[in-house]
Amino acid sequence: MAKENFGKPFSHFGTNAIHAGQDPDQWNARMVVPPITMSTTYKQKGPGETYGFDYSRSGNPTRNCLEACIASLENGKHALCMASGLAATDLVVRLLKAGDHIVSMNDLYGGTNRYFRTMKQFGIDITFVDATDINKFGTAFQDNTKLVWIETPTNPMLNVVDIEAVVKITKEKSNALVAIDNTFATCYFQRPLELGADIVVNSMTKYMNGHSDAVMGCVVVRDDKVAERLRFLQNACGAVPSPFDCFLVNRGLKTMHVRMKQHMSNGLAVARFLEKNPRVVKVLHPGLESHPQHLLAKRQTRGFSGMVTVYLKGGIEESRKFLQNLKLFTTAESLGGYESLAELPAIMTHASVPKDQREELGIGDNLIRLSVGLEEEDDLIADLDQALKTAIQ
Ligand code: P1T
Repeated sequence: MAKENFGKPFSHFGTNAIHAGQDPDQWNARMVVPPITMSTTYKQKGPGETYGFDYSRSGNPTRNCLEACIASLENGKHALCMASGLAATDLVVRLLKAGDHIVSMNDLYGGTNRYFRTMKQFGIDITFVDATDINKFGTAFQDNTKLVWIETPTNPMLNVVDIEAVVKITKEKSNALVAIDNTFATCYFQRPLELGADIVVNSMTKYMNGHSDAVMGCVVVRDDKVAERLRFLQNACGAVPSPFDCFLVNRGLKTMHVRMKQHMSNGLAVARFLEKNPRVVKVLHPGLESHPQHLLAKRQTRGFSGMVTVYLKGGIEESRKFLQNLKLFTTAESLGGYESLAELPAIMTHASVPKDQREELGIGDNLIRLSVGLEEEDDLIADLDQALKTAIQ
């Protein structure tokens, strides 16, 4: 029987979000809120003899607070912040060398797909596979497979991949590292490291910051050796976030547990409303009983964020009209903020995915992705209802 985790967050999450890495005793002035340390450089006692910091690309007090907090929330040991989610993805890929092979998925955030398709020019081979079919996934391994990259739930199709099964088959077939993009589920609902994954990546631009005012990513690991290599690359490649952005994301994390509960509740309410609407063909949401991996989602996660994907009745004209008529949902890329957003992946977030691949995945002109925010549920549903009625006769 599937474990019923819905609505039961990981213990201590909210306490760690507020306190991990934030101890006022680390500052001479005992500041309760970590300061924004803008200094790029630090006085040394003598040449090469530091007081803990030497240069802000290599380490910065504000970033340190944030990294400690994130490591605790993902139940990892080391977290590394990067200037975007894709910079975090790039950091992980830099663990590889020419001649290595990646197993990844055909169903990925468009920007990740676009980046992975450039791998060949660096001499890295990559196979895109349907990871929801674990047998098919197993056939993608080669002798030189060094990294498995999984997104779950996927963007925008909200397919769910069995992380434990992926880890098991990867360890049987290779010594590859398993990396999970946890952006959609978030560590509030899903902890890939506890399920055996080696690396977790998040676009913190989304739910972790939660306020749509900072672009940032993180990589979280437990293994000291992998962390040491990543720390070297973080400094050597240098795409680190600014102290001000670290302050913002660190602040955003303080309310993450409160926000995620409301995102889940609003997201499910919107999904249920749309599912019984005659102007809708189909709703994709792992919390709906109709979702093909609903039981897996119940076993693997403790709930859902506010992402809902929906097929409207009609085509591009109806989709455009629907988006134009929404009043509370803003037509915009991105997700995970307090404000509700709507977008058309085929033209927006996933336009860079080759057309045949998009069609194979079902990313068509009538597919709309909603990031359900924290507004009042009744208002959100009324907005969707009026836009559907205007757009689709
Ligand atoms: O935008 P950035 O912080 O670089 O994060 C990239 C990224 C990585 N992984 C997932 C699952 C993502 O959704 C994203 C970014 N996604 C959007 C901007 C979007 O609208 O889907």
